[in-house]
Amino acid sequence: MNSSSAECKHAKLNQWVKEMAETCGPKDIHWCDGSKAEYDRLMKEMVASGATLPLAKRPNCFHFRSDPSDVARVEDRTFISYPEEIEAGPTNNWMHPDQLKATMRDLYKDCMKGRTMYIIPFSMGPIGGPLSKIGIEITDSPYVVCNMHTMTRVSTKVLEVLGADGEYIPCMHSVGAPLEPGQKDVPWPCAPIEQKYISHFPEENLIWSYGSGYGGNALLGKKCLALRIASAMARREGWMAEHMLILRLTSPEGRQFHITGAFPSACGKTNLAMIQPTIPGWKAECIGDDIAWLKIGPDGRLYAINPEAGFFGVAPGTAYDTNPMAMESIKENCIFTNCAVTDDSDVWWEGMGPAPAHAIDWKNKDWTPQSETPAAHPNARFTAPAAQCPMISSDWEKPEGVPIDIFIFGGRRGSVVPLVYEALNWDHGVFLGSTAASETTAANIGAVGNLRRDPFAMLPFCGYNMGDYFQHWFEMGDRLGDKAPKIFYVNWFRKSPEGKFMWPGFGENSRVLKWMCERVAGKAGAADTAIGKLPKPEDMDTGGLNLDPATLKELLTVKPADWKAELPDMEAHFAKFGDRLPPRLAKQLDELKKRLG
Ligand code: OXD
Ligand code: MN
Repeated sequence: MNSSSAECKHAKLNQWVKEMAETCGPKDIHWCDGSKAEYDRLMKEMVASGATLPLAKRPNCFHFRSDPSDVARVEDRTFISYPEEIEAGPTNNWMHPDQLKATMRDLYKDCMKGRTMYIIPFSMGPIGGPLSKIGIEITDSPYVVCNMHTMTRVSTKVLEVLGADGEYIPCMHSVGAPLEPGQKDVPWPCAPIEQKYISHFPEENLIWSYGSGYGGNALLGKKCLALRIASAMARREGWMAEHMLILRLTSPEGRQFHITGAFPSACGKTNLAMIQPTIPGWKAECIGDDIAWLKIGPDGRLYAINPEAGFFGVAPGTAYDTNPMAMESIKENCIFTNCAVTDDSDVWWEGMGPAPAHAIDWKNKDWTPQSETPAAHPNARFTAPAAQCPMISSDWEKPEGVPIDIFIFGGRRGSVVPLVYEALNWDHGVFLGSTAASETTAANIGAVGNLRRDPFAMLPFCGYNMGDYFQHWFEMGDRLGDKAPKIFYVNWFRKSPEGKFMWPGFGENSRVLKWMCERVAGKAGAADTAIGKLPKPEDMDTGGLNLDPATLKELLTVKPADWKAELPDMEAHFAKFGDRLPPRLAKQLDELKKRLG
């Protein structure tokens, strides 16, 4: 053991590490300190072993290729485990804790043979902050350690804050690939899909992950802790853990508006979090791009922090014209996964700019623009320190967070859903969040392009019965009263009958955000419709926008017949929750039906 273990005075933590080491049988144990020296040493070792490639074009950047079977979150292998199935609810995979633990204990037995066991003390949120939580991840993956350095706050200070008996969330991880003596390691060790388990025991605040080295399955501070376990803690403790970006917009008059937005994976959250407004005088600052923890402050308003310290962004489609701030954030000190590597030792992906004449694709094969398969995997990722984003807010690490004015929900819908509308009130806003739907993307293993209801973009991330989660939203609204943020729904992805996007999106989305801010300020108009309040074309700032007025009108039109056609699917969606569906939601659906006539 190295020196830091001697610094750990926490008997329960030391005992847990000892037990896991006995079970997993690693060749040695390393307590991480989060230092640059540690990061550099691990990267050096991974370069030497062939697990990663340094990129000559980007200082201190490394490219990893995953096993082709281990490229995304595995929702089918993700479990929310309570003694009673009803507590996991209809949207989660469930297994009894005894059965799941027995199965996983067998898998963990000697699973770290030939590998180092790393102990990662990390904080989600600024270390010691009032909304922050401490996690300890045990892993046998140095790739995970380096990513955790960027995505969370890894430090020996975490152990100091923990002291002898502080509360922490144990996060157990193994790639599930023991090495026999003399066996040569592969660049990306992992277990076959049927042996992968991403398990959560919310009643114990406990995470057990096995078999995958990939992002959301393995960097346990992110989806597992900051969303699934945290959502269950938040319900018990009266706060919220949400799959939301956090953005600050400042008007030309200097008024600040704080916006959070929940969108399903790979629907443009990172782009919106780093928006460059096209309307003069409006300034945007990024606070977070994926997760928000929200708590009611002493003044009765809702305050949000970004619990993460980095961006784990989808690379394909990221370019100087779509997200210049992300491009500026990934120039150095980044980890890339499943991109293509060019002959001059840079990364490339579809949508980044002109294709290189030749590259090595994410599967380590020669690639040219004539190739039939993409050079980068559609879920290729960059891991970048948030502090490197040129538009990161000076308040992004404020321990008490920023006061939220606006919640946005949305998804990817080619039809039916207009560009933007405002909820009639909090209950109606909860209804909008609970019925949010989107066409599926490559962020999960499975079919792409099918419509699925993804309530609050939390479908894969809610750590308890989602019917109770809806109820928690109502209760938060009741507590917030007239200090509750306003709720909006957006759809940037509407398509024309010819299949072209009707709205230009990206920086032009600032026009929609400006309308929302002006609604909060009581300055902009709106028209009542059956689905909510929509801007009339003249309510939106369209100065300098190159968009045919008929297209704008179409984007802001509600067709009752289209919405009536949605009702059976909404009813079926709600029916799944049985008696855990809050009556207030059933009432909202009835009222929508009545309004549609
Ligand atoms: C993510 C996701 O990685 O939502 O953020 O899949
Ligand atoms: Mn996400």
